Amino acid sequence: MKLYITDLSPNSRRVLATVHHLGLQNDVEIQKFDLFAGEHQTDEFRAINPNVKVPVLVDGDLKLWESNPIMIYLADRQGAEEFCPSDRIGRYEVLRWQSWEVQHFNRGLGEIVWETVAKQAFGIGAPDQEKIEAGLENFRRFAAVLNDHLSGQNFILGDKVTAADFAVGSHSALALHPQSQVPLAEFKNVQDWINRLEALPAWAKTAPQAPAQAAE
Ligand SMILES: N[C@@H](CCC(=O)N[C@@H](CS)C(=O)NCC(=O)O)C(=O)O
Repeated sequence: MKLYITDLSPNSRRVLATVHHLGLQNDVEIQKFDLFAGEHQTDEFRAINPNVKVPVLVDGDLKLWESNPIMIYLADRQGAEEFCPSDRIGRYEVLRWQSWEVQHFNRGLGEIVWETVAKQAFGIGAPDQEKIEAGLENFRRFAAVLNDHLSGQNFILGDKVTAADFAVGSHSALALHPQSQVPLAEFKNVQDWINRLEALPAWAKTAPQAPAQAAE
């Protein structure tokens, strides 16, 4: 299999962490693009993903783009029932939280960390305070939902980490960055859950390095 990713991308990290969590490191060739250098803007890559975005997984004839289905595909390929249950309830729980993070939780969070951490790390301009405020309002609304849901349980589906945690938690490193302005302390269960995620070997191994260095 071949996996196309880029550094500092939460969407890439959740897939790369899945590869590590499932012990697939030796089965997956990794190709990293420097997006700012336009390394992905080739006819060859456009034929693999017409959106010209990463991550993409190629497995034989399958060219799978979009990080969330890639995680499920890898889990199913490995028969990783615990990481992505195939039973009626578990499968739809994972899909539900993955849809929710795209549309809600990581939308506000993504906006905040893009303005406060990523733009500076990439050297592409000053933070836009209006966008940060809008992101904060959105984040607080949906973090409250996750905070209530996590009450009394370690991970989103219960006691075991699943593809739902890697998807919802994919921005954790950026949220924990000292400059992020993400009000994690207001949501104790979310904060504890992020720390639990950070302690997992597959998550720790795939931690992005550059934001902290670039922001120093
Ligand atoms: N919904 C997609 C998002 C993919 C995406 O936006 N990828 C960004 C990196 S995080 C990208 O490749 N951007 C390059 C570009 O748009 O030129 C997923 O979850 O895989």
